[in-house]
Amino acid sequence: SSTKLDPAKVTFIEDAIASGVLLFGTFELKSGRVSPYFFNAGLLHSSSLLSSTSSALAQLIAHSRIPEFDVLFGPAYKGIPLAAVTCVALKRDYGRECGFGYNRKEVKDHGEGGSLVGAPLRGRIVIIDDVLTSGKAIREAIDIIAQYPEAQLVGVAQLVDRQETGKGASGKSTVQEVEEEFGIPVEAVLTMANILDYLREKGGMEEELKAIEEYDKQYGIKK
Ligand code: OMP
Repeated sequence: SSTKLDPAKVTFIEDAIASGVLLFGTFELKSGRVSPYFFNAGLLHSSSLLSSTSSALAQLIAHSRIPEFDVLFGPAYKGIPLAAVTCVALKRDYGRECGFGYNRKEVKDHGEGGSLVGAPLRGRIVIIDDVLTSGKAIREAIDIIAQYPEAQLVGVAQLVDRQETGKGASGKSTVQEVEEEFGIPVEAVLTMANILDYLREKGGMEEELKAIEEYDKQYGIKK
């Protein structure tokens, strides 16, 4: 179903396209799926893009099903700046205080010690990350949290949910699988449906739209 897009989302999508964060073409994904579009959060590297991204993520956390929490955990690498800027935006926009923590990918044997940096993984944890496709990345982050007995995962905030089917044969969405398996809400700023709605409303990108609709038939969930 197609709905009128929120103007803030239109701006976010247009900024993402203009800065090359949202690309159209042919991309092989981590899951092996070959996609006609790609969202590269690594290119959110200007003040304005980081600022709008942090506002959007803070708003998502403040107004969605994500409950109160203590620590915002950003998995290495792309979750790290997202967690940091969102931690700032929650204070700036909502007066909310939280801890910020992340993991290293490589094991370190001196200095801070251990593979965690920042806030200790204790209390209620929300994971924040860039893009959700098959759920491999988010499951890795959940596994990290699970190693800390005093940490309780209470939610996941994603910048983009590609709204695809998960790893299971059930045809369930990745979001549904993760929500059911871990008993937590998974929320996202931008969805595949938003991107499709945008391309349909805007017009002029018929080829790209067609390719995405085809991909969506193969890997997308019913929206
Ligand atoms: P899954 O692990 O399959 O859920 O894929 C999510 C990860 O793939 C993200 O953490 C990204 O590193 C990467 N990715 C993107 O960054 N943008 C996309 O549009 C698609 C992917 C992807 O490979 O699926």
